Amino acid sequence: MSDIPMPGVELSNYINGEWRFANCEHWIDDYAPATGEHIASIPCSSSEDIDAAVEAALNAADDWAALSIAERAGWLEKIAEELEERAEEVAQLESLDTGKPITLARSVDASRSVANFRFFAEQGREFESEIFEMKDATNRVVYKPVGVAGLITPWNLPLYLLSWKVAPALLMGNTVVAKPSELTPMTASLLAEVMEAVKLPAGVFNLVHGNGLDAGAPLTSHPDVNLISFTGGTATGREVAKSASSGFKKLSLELGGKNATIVRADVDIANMMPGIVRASFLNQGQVCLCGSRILIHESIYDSFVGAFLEAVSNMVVGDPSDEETELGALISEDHQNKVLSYIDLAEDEGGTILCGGGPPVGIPEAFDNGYWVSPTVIDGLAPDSRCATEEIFGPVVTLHPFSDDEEAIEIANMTDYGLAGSIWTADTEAGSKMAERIDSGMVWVNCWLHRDLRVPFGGVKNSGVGREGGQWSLGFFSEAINICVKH
Ligand code: TXE
Repeated sequence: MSDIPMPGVELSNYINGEWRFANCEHWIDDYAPATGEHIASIPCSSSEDIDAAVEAALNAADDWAALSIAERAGWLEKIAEELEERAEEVAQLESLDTGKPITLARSVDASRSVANFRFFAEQGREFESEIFEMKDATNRVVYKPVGVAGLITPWNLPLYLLSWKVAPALLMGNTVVAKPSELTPMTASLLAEVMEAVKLPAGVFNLVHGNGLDAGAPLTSHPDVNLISFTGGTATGREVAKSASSGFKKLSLELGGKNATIVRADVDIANMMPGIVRASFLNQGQVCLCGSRILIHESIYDSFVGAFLEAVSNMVVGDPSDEETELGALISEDHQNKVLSYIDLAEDEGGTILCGGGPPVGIPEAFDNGYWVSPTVIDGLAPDSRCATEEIFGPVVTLHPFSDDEEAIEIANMTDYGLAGSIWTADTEAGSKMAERIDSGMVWVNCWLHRDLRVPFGGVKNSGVGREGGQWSLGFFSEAINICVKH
């Protein structure tokens, strides 16, 4: 943090339809992870800025709630169209701000952000509330807005995750105060520009930049914020839950994961390998759903590991703006150090580093000051070791043999997390049965991150509370009220 605005872009808050300087003495520096260059400064906003944003959201709430759901769906469609016009800009900013490859930023971040608005617009147009008839009465369920929604998002998929919350929140008639990650503020500001361009009524969408303690915490504890949707680390989620619980706010927490990739003996290794590698390393392993523990049937262990290492060594790591690049940089120096410290720990815990283990060799000089870790594969760790059970959230995968399905399930369930998992097998029925016994919110069989936006998304155990996605989002971002009329 510095005391004076640094060169580069200076981002403002967007409150009540206006760009406002924050009530802050400090600025937070935003760095490009690939090069370590300073690219922007954001205000270190305070509770006063949060108060102003919540007040604007409250003032706008009645008029927004008075619109029909079809009218609000129309607004989402407009936002989707405007965002789509700027999709390439979204991809460029996201790649710069996160260090991820441009191809990934285009195919995942930019396109999903547009798709989120479009999907929820469609959900709004199709929305029908339930009627329950009794012999002598009719029950009608009415979905009312919850009020002001506080949305707090992380740095790994910045606009993708923010739009995943903003779209259903607005659709169901809430007004919004968004607090994006201080590490990746760029596309949240772009979204505010989109809201301005489509002339969304003032106060319906508000954006406050800043860090977790100075801006995030006052948002979660604000008495006029009725709902919190948070995606981020488990430790932060615990603080958010504590802060939100005293006001009985509606709460959804999407937290970390330590997901197992289970490779059964009957797997077609060559065919499935691209999917397994993608599950391991997408976004440099910085996706809460990534399969960071690969459990392999002992009968195919050696052949699988050989093929896996070959595939990993062929991955192109380097310049995020190069269309050939498959893996970019990690989000920050702190995070790079965290990931490297886990690799050191793995050696202390008796693991063998089969590949990677440090910054990649041979990337251009321009990236010397960036935050790089090459894809790392570790063998020989006990399945209950710290490296195999704690979330590393980087390009690091541990390998573990198992002797039968029972043992695979036991290892898969050996962590405090329960977000996702995948099973790779020629026997889809056996895979599907096995999936039911994995303690996690989502399990894919012979695929990974194959998303249908209608399905429930969320974790069990330390991976979170609540579900979002399709009707689950509509339910979370509204209050279902029953009106019973006696005939
Ligand atoms: O996230 P934080 P961090 C995991 C991953 C990573 C770890 C920490 O393991 O190494 O979390 O990452 C805001 N009240 N995931 O520290 O702190 C913060 O400003 C309210 C998994 O970067 O959880 C940001 O906007 N808000 C994850 C958001 O919370 C607070 C994705 C997330 O930041 C706050 C990211 C507070 N007290 C990291 N403190 C996933 N589930 O995908 C911070 N924030």
